[in-house]
Amino acid sequence: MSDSDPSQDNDTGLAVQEARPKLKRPPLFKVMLLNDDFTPMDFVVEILTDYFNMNEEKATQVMLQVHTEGVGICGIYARDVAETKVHIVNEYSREHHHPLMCSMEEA
Ligand code: TYC
Repeated sequence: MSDSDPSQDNDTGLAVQEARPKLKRPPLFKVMLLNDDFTPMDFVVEILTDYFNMNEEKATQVMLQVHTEGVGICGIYARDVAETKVHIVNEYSREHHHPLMCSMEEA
């Protein structure tokens, strides 16, 4: 029955447009490493291979970019994934007594 059809206005017979739900894509976040003077280069490469799925060559490139430019991107993720990676990397660095800093910002 047209009674239960929400696209029909029963009084006028006019078709009415249902409001479309406003769907916004969730924001993405860049996870970054910051340079410091103390963390060994090998340790940074290990972080990039173990937590950001890079091969040795790519990890070395990114590490050297951070070393020379001060900051580099490890990857781009949904908020919860980015938060977890930042947390795990910073914990792991502290456990190993390195001052390496991992942070995130909206992409
Ligand atoms: N600058 C460090 C060194 O000379 C290496 C380093 C690279 C540290 C990248 C942090 O995110 C970093 N040992």
